[in-house]
Amino acid sequence: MGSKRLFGKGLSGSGLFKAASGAVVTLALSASMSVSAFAEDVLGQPTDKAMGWQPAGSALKRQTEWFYNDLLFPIIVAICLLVAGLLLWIMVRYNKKANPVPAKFSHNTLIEIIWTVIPVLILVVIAIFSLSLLRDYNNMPKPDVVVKATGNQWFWTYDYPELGVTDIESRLREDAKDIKTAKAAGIPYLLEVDNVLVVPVNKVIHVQTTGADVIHSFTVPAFGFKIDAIPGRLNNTWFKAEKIGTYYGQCSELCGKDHAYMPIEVKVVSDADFDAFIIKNGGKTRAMIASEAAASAAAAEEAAASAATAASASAEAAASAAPASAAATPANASASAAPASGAAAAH
Ligand SMILES: [Cu+2]
Repeated sequence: MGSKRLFGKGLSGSGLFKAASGAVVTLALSASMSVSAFAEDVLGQPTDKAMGWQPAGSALKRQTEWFYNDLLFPIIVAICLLVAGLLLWIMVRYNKKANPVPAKFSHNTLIEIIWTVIPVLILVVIAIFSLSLLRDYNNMPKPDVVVKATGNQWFWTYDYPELGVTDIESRLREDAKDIKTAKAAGIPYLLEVDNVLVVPVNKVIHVQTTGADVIHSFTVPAFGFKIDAIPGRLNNTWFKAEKIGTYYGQCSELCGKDHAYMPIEVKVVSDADFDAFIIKNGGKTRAMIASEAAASAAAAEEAAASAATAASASAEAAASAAPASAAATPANASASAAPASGAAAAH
């Protein structure tokens, strides 16, 4: 790093400039090192004395990291160094002593074109990558599991609306409230909860958020999402966890006195463990729902076929077969079949 050249000859000996050059070297060093290269990182939770981001737990988060670490951060550092360098150059080269007769011109077309076009190009490059990242966040693949997270003062409730599991209350564990008891229990301070959000690994999880009272924010750094939970609205995002494990997050919208005590704990498990969790909580697995739907569709088909046979029979036979065929009409949903056949029986 040519910090001496940057400060001009004869001045690098002074204490002020030594300090300044030290600062520049530090800045350059932190620019050249990857931002997350400090301390040992644990997947899914913050690391003591670490800098930068938690390790990514999903492809989308990795893309976000690339955008920041490899695109934005170098641009920011380069601009800071350029501006600081120009300032120092002006201070040294054009101060009253070094340059007693100042120039009088106020315009330079070439330089004005340069300092307009280059920032525009930089912004265009950032916009291209930024918009494509936004598009990837918006283009959710077909979800495998839908989870709904509701923010409450001061805990989260989780629902799996399609699987029939509702109202899992997730609160900060008592022993996680104190740093000593948390350490003794081997759990992360202020992050461990009683009932965790369980999701299957390598599946697209559609996250819906809403607020029961005030605005909260559902945030899990490893998966790269932070989404407001607003009363009266349903916000959406998605993630796909790549590894089995536990991932922590926190409410990230100041929501009242216990805002700091409503963490989020996501447990990523295998498909089998996820199914077991759903059944344990009184729900139905996707396979069960699919096979039930297939069975009811087959039954409806069978009933429709027998109704057709009945219709082709004589008028007296058709009259006696009427309730059966009426019961068979709603071939699509088993839920609507019950009231419909009831109505048919009333005729
Ligand atoms: Cu909050």
